[in-house]
Amino acid sequence: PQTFYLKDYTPFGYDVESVHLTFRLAPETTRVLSRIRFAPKPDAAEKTFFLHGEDLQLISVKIDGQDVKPRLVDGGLTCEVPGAPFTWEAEVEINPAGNTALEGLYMSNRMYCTQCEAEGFRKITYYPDRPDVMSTFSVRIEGDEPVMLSNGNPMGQGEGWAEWHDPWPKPAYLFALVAGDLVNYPGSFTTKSGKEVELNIWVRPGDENKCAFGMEALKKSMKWDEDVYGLEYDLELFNIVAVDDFNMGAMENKGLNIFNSSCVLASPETSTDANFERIEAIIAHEYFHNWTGNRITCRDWFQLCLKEGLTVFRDAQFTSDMRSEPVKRIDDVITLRARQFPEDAGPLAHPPRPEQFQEINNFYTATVYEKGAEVIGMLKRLVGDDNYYKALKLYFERHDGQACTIEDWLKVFEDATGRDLQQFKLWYSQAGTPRVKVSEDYADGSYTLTFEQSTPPTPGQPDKAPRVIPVAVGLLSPNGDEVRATEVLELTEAKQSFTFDGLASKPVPSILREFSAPVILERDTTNAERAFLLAHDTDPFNRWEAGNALAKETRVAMVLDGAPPDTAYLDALEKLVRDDDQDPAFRALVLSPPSQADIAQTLHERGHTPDPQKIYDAAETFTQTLAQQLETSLPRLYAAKTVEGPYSPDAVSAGKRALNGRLLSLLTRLDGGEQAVRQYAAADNMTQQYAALAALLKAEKGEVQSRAFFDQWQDDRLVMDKWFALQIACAAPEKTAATAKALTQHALFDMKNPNRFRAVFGALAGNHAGFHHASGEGYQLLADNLIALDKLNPQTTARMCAAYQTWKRYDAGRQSLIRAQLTRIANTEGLSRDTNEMVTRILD
Ligand code: DPP
Ligand code: ZN
Repeated sequence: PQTFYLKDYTPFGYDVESVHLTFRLAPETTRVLSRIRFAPKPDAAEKTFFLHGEDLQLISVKIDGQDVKPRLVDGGLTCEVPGAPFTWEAEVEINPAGNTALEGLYMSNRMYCTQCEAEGFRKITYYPDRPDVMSTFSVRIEGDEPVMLSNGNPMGQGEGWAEWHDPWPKPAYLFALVAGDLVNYPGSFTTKSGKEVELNIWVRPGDENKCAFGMEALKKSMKWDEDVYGLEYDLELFNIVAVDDFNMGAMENKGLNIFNSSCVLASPETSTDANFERIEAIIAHEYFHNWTGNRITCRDWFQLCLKEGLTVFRDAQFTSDMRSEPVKRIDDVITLRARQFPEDAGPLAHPPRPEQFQEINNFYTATVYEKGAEVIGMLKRLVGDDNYYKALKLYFERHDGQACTIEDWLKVFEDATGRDLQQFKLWYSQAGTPRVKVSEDYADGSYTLTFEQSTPPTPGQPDKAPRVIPVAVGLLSPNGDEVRATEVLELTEAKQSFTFDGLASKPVPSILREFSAPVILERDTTNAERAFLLAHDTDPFNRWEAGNALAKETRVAMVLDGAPPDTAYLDALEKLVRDDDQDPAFRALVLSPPSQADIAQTLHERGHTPDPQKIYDAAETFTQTLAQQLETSLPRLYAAKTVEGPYSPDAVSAGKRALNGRLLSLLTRLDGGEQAVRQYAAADNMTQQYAALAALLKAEKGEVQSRAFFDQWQDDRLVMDKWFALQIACAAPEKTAATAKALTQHALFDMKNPNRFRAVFGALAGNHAGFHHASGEGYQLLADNLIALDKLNPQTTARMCAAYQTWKRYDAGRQSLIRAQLTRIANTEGLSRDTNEMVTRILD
């Protein structure tokens, strides 16, 4: 397979002045007629006229009205073309109904829809399918569908046709078309300059009652982007469509966002608090792309984090503003450590701006998205808030309408602030998570912190240079007062010291406040000091972090030395959980133990081979001990945290329900499930129904409720995804693979639906002890299904291969079991480019 390199970038030799597309819809034989105005660039270095095209049946091509015969080549066509501007007209036939890869134009539940990012447009017609080629699009759709949508503004419609025009030049990956039997949930928004924007969420009939929350989220996003970034919407219409079969979460097509239905449809009866929060964030994310992604796009796909890192950063700011800033930060760090740190520490490690790929779909990763956002957070911290917004203003002024690079992005910060970002740029080019070792020294009122940074080798990058690392530090006195407020220390060297003078006594440091950089902090400290910070730190993130570190230390000691759970930690937890002055959401977070995968990751970072079964046993013992410790107060605490009255998804109520749910899971360990059964029966919302079912399944006491849940929700796809996933997530290690396997034989298991596939296999891979059970059944079951899915949907298959990425950290037995499965996948006849690249990298 061909490898593409960042260093090989050359511009396309032709400008595209306009694109006219006509679609004659038919499920298996859709005709696409394109009329494209090309103009040769006078100064082009590359004159070859190459258009991408895949899975297209070419009917005819004309240049300036004359038939021509292009040469079909691998991945597209080339053609002799005039040296002056010309009109290209092509007719192709495609088969949306047969398109199970869900890239290009495909059908989902009899609805036509598209997904063109990253390189799906080439499956619609021949085109220079690269983000730096931007043009206006006019679209005519012919067909019998009641609703037929495309980007931009409606230009007219009649019996069997509809026409659209998007006045904003865009790359082909932002093209979209939807046609089907849809109903709209309407809304409107008046922009800050007084323009009326019509809003719609389009859904299948029956789903109208699940749109209200998404519509409010959209309006809040539009307002927030005006208030915080000064950015206004730029069309008269903004459409969102919910689609059941979708490889990603959602897609920011200009004026016509297409969403995985799981990321937009919400109702109290069918969605959990976590679903509501996620939906709000994704609607915001896609809306924010209108400026960071669409108006300013990427020059090439190596620059993907230019739009994704920035847009994730923006949606995190939005969620912090709408909800709780510390809780959002803690949630994000948990996710970063769960998804990005393992990636950065294994065979798939790559920098936020990769320098090579075979299949770009394999780089929609936690590193590009989440680490990409962390890099922007560091930049903001280093230059300060005012400079950050000054630089962003310059970015929008300077680059509106352009396809840009990371260099363009950093240059606006350099120009706006006068700062040299040469060294900072290493964050974009170096892979791996830096480790920062801290030591301290105190004498005569002077306190010195010494930092040493290093980054382990990653594939293709044996040596790393020191980076700029902003470390936010505060100092507390031994009685718990803050003696030095947060300041940002800038590490730039491999080893560096910072001294704080004039202290009355040796302080307790609070380091890496707000998780000011995506690094692994290494410091010898005591559990007593961690407990002190958990009680006294003024930085909420670091308070949580102290509790998290305590939890990890006690669990690691249990795994490695067979130690009993640390009593000081249990006492600290008990105190916190009873402390009603503390935010319930925060208490729920402190009360949620680190995941077993997180313990495995920690053991690995410290040079141990994780034993999944021992990690599981330690988790069980710990939770059981905690439940017993809280025994006398649990029923009262649980009752006090029950949220009464009609359901509302707001952050405060959600926080109370989160704490209540944690307490229920502990209580279920003591009362044989009595309370959970009651809660299940009484629940009028999915959050409480789900929490009760989860507690019961975990205790192997949920059979009746699981059946009832199925009976109640079997016609609701999204709720059924929960039912599939939860049974696997809650299964004991020795039963996990068998549970998953049985569910793949269920009548409602549908491999072609990515949500259902991910529900089952995401849950399997996420059940650490179950997936890594020594029998190897989990490894094999996943491989069987990846091999089967690859023939239908390479993109989703390839992404799920990442479940194996940590394989080298386990014992020899597990390694050889996984290697055998990866090799079996790699040797599969006709394996897709996507999956081949992933398994090859993982095996390397
Ligand atoms: N661009 C989409 C998103 O991240 C994914 N293709 O919003
Ligand atoms: Zn995005």
